[in-house]
Amino acid sequence: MVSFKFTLAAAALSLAVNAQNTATSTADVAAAAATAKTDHSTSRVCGKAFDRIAIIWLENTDYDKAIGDPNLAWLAKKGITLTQYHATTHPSEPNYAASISGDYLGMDNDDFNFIDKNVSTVIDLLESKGISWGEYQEDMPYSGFEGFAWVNQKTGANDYVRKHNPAILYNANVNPHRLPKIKNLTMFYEDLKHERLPQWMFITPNMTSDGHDTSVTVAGKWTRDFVEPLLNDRRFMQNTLVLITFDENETYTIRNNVLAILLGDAVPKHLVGTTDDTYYSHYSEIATVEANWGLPTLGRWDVGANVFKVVAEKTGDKLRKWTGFPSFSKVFFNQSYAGPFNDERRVGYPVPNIHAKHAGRFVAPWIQRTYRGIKGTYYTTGVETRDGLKYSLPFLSKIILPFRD
Ligand SMILES: *[C@@H]1O[C@H](CO)[C@@H](O)[C@H](O)[C@H]1NC(C)=O
Ligand SMILES: *[C@@H]1O[C@H](CO)[C@@H](O)[C@H](O)[C@H]1NC(C)=O
Ligand SMILES: *[C@@H]1O[C@H](CO)[C@@H](O)[C@H](O)[C@H]1NC(C)=O
Ligand SMILES: *[C@@H]1O[C@H](CO)[C@@H](O)[C@H](O)[C@H]1NC(C)=O
Ligand SMILES: CC(=O)N[C@H]1CO[C@H](CO)[C@@H](O)[C@@H]1O
Repeated sequence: MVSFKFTLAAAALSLAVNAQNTATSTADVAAAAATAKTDHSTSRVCGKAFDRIAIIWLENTDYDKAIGDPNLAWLAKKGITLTQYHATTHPSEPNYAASISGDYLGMDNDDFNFIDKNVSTVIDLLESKGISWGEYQEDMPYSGFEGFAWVNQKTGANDYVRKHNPAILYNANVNPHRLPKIKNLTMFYEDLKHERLPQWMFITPNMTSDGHDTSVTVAGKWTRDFVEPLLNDRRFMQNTLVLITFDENETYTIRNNVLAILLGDAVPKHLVGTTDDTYYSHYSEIATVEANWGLPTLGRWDVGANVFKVVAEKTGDKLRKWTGFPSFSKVFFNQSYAGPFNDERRVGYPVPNIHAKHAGRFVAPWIQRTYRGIKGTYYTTGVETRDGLKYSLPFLSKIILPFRD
């Protein structure tokens, strides 16, 4: 009975979000694709270190295995290797979610999660300054598709999955203005050809290409095949920074350290072929974008995250070491803390730290307004974050209200 009620509630929620775009039958997808709108708008807002960023995420590979792949090693030589870049937890979906909002909200699963529209993401920050953005999800059947998955129509193999699409997880992005910017990789080539790529792009290869259902060898080859021709393409390289990284480390019992490579014509020549040992996390992806374009912050783990050094050198951001609480030796980023999307330890939505001030950046005014007067934030302005291993319920239950539904 309880589960029946839950199913109805979940169905009502998806209907409320958008009945049409979540359907996954071949006929429904064909019908929706016929009327789907694609947005190709672009902009030219200069940044302090780059004018465009392309973020490419691959799947489930430990650091050593990734750098051992000949094609990824080849790409690393073209740019800067970040040796101390960390994922936030396991499995995939919470990492993708974290990369744009500054938290994974306790998520410890790859479910059909819908994040409340009062949670802001980097997309809101970009739009507040007129900076164009777009996602390119390989083999997504049409722009703005909200379904759980889409398989290869000939072979039935896994192809596009919603859990690897950060923007679609957030209800704030499910509207007629934003859905058309959530496109597939075919549209990347269209936008490249017509010289209208957006300034912020997130690129997810399909389940074969990203290594999820295959191996790092396949992911490495796909990435080199995709990136190498772009290295000398003036339509792409326009003071562009490319980040190639992985959602999570494969081995759950070790620290979640993943390979990350920065390349592109925004990387100064003298840094090509170097390594950077600064502590970074997926939250650095947001902090770097905020620093580059002088954006406000989200008031979550983005505030204290280190900005990539190559960018920090131009923005004046100071790089910080993980020295505070909790001790680095005690965190592994391999287990989620409590939150609204945690299957076992479900508590309410965390409240942004609306008074956070760091490196001259303040929390976005609309976020301050939404959360004014609501007590109990757990975000600090340090680089130190938390994981669910030691700092779970005893730590969080003191400051967040129990989940009510
Ligand atoms: C990509 O999206 C476009 C626009 O919605 C659609 O027409 C096309 O069929 C899609 N391509 C692939 C390979 O799924
Ligand atoms: C994923 O994309 C690659 C091309 O990048 C293609 O060869 C492969 O067949 C696709 N995988 C599936 C399951 O469709
Ligand atoms: C996370 O890593 C630590 C240290 O290796 C280990 O003790 C713990 O069991 C791991 N957690 C999970 C969920 O694998
Ligand atoms: C945001 O939405 C969640 C889920 O609906 C709700 O619990 C929370 O109170 C909301 N917060 C604000 C500040 O509106
Ligand atoms: C920091 C860390 O422990 N990262 C690990 C990720 O996985 C590889 C392969 O198992 C380890 O060698 C790394 O040390």
